[in-house]
Formats: sequence, C-alpha cells, structure tokens
Amino acid sequence: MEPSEAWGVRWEMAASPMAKRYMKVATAKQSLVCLAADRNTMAGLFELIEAVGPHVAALKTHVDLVDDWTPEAWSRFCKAAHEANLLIFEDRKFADIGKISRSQMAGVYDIRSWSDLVTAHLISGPDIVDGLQAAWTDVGRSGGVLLLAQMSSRGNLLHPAYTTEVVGKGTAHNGVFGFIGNGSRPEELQQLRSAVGEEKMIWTPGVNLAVGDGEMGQRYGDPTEAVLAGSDCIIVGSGIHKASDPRASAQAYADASWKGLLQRNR
Ligand code: 5BU
Repeated sequence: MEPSEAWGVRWEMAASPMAKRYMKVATAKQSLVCLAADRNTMAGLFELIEAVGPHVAALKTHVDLVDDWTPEAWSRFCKAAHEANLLIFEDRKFADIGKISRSQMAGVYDIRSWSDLVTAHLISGPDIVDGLQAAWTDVGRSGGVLLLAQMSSRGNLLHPAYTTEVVGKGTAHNGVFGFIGNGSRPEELQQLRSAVGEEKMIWTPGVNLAVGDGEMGQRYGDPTEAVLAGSDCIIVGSGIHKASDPRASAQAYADASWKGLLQRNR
C-alpha cells in the first residue's frame, strides 16, 4: 500500500519531511508503533532492536537511564537502529530557555547528532523550539520537536487551557513535528486532534493492550482506540519490552495500530 492511501489527509497535509519519512516507514512495516526502549543496559537495548525492529517504526530512548552507556556503544546502537529502518526519538523533555536547550542538545550525550525527534515542554515559551532546531543545524542535521500538549500520567498539570496554548503556538511553528497526547484517554485525544487540525502529528504514550492503571500513576488505553481518536503513533514500552515474547507482542501492537489507521481513513 502507498503511504498516501494509508494516511489520507495526514499525508496530503504534512509539510515536514520528517513526518513524511515516518509515514513511509510506518506504511512499509504496517506499524504505527514507537517502542519506548526503556532498558538500562546496552545489551538489553541491542536485544530489543534485534527482536522487534521489523515491527516498529521508531525507537524512543531515554539516553540518561542506561547504566553502561558509552559514546561508542551508543553509536553502534544508533547504527543498528538505522539498519532496522527506525526513527530515533530521544524523550528528553527539554524545558529550559532556548539557548540552554540548544547547549543541552550537545554535551556528553550529544543528542543533536543522533536524534531525529525530541520532546519538549513549552513551559519556558516558544523559543525553546528555535533553540532545539538551532542545535540540529549546528551539526548539519535536521529534526523535529514533539511538544507535550498532554501527558498520560495521573494528576499531571497540563490542563486544557495550557494544552490549547501549546497547540496554538506549536501548530504555527515549522520546527514542531507534532504533539504528545494522552493515549490513555480517547476522548481527550479527540479534543486534541480537533484543536491540532490535520497537519501535525500526534504521538501517544500510555498505551497497552491491558487497559487500566499502570505503575506509579501511569494510565493505559487501548492502541486501536488511540489511533481512531487521532493518534498517529502509539508509544509502547513495557507492553513490549517486558513481554515474555517481545517480538510477538510488538507484532500484536503493530496489528492493532494498523487496523486503527485503515479504519480511520475508510
Ligand atoms: P510504558 O512502559 O508503556 O508505560 O512506557 C511509557 C514511556 O512513555 C516511558 O518511556 C515514558 O517516559 C514515556 N511517557 C509517558 O509514559 N507518558 C507521557 O506523558 C510522556 C512520556 Br510525555
């Protein structure tokens, strides 16, 4: 199937090359799954790519939770991710002023050199997006920012008025790839989608085939329902990396997400 057929209006409207790249990969793999690769050893991370690479479109990392992290091992890891045709998404949740966020993209982890996508809060104002974009430009690369418009955790402080402001500022900015929405609540997601319109991506954590409350305030919603409500990518962590068979589990999430996309565009 062609991406234009699978994605319909999103493909037509998407202005960012990164969004097109994601939609192509997702179509090729018939999977709208981003694996939250929350394992704390390099061996565990390599094992995951090996097991689930064909069934996921992107890999979400928390580079600072890996116990045995080294620049060399990380660069091999990123190479393996590219070979498996995965976008690399560092969920760093930048929040500082523009110039500091730009510097934080460098530093020990040098996130700007390997990330295709990063997350940011808009709490400090819209210049953070320019700071992050400048960091990619500093190394001759390009990337996309996902702004946190909603969160999946209970009691979070991203209230509807805040969400509206984030969406208003974010939709107008070319450096914004899209928004993080709450995958655990389809009705909240529908509201987010109508505010965002059809151009930008909405990616959603808080998704699990076992719907309900997770650890420490995490909440989970159904993958197909999230896509039907307007999510373009379900972010799944423990549902895959803690499963007894991560490959089979990744395949199940891929199928659930793909079914949602085809149904949404019928
Ligand atoms: P889980 O194991 O599927 O619960 O992992 C969820 C991942 O998504 C984890 O890496 C979180 O950092 C990330 N996440 C989230 O759970 N909720 C949010 O609102 C945001 C990110 Br933003």
